[in-house]
Amino acid sequence: MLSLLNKKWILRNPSLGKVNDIACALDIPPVVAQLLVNRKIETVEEANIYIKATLSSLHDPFLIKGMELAVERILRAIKNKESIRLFCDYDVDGVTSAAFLTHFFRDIGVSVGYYLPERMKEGYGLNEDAIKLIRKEGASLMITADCGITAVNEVELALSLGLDVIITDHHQVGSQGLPNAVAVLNPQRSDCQYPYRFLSGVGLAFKLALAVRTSLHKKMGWDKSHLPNMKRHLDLVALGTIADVAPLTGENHVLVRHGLKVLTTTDKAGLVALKMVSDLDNKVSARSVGFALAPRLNAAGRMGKADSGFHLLTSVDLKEAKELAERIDVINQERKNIQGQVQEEAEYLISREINLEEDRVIVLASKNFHSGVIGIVASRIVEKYFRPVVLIALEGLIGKGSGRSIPQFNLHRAFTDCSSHLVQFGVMLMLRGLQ
Ligand SMILES: [Mn+2]
Repeated sequence: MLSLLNKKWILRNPSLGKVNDIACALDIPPVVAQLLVNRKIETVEEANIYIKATLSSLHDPFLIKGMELAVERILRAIKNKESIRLFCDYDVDGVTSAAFLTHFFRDIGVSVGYYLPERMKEGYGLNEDAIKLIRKEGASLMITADCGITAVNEVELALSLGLDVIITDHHQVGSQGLPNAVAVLNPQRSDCQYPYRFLSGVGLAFKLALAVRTSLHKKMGWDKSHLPNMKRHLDLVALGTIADVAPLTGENHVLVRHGLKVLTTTDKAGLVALKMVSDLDNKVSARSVGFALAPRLNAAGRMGKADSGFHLLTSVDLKEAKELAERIDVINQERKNIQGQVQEEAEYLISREINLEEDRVIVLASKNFHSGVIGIVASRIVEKYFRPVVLIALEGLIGKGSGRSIPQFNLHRAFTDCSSHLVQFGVMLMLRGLQ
């Protein structure tokens, strides 16, 4: 049986010439230069940009296809005092996107509403009931973050009801093509020339806000002194990007490096309180985000209470934030217990139903699986058995599944091949491999 400890390790052998050039030119230890070359950062210039990682090396947000249209529509909404609603995913990337955009709009004196679908009742992405409700409550512009790229029908419905939609999403474009939105911002679009493809949902939302900020000055004549300080919000960008297991290359590396510094000294009440319940008082690292902050926030969404994560991250009152953080900490404990039970049940089913010598894919279904945690458990099983895993939580007549794969197996294609048996499906970026 394969396990993490019992793996074949193949070490890269980079060209010594490149390693020496970089080590000498930048005066860094050869082993660091070798790590850079192994990560395809192969020239002195690239290595220099990577090591300095200055915010000025970030790309122009207007290079993202559709950005002009998105900004124009948002400025019109601001001018006409329209009601704007955010629609974001319930995971940490989505919740930090919602919180970040709320902070940003608050900074520029615009109040926006938000909507986070409930993982267990509504599932991932846009849905028609939510669109109808949002329109009924008076919104005329909806901005998505971390979801919406496959919502062709839902966006059509929104349009017919008089609700304009701006999609910002970093997931793969679906086979039905792009939704008919005012603008669809997604660096994964094949016709998007943006130089970096792996922004997280919150990273992309950050880019949108930067573009709006620039245009408030250039097109609406706002004085520069009234424009918000965007660096302050990199704490949320780092949190969402790390939680989403986006590759920490290119712009993500820059955003996260600066974002972690901001997170260490953040004055956002919710983050201060979340760090307190997580026993983090020193420097916040990617590891502490990945193992302490993100799981707590994610637990709220997993157990159907993503809203409390949002309230925490947008709270301006430390006392309230502490209460919310403590509640979230309790929810996280519950999540751990349930996850343990699901893991046990999955191992039991594997021992009974799966032949590990012959079955190259593990697919399990059970009434005892909790749909909020099957994704994490699937990841654990992939790590243990190194093959694609799909766990299906049976609820009445419908089963909700979550799959994780290995880099060699395209789960999206596999689901497409058996789509006639599925009510609906969507898949995270395959490049994220083992997450
Ligand atoms: Mn995401």
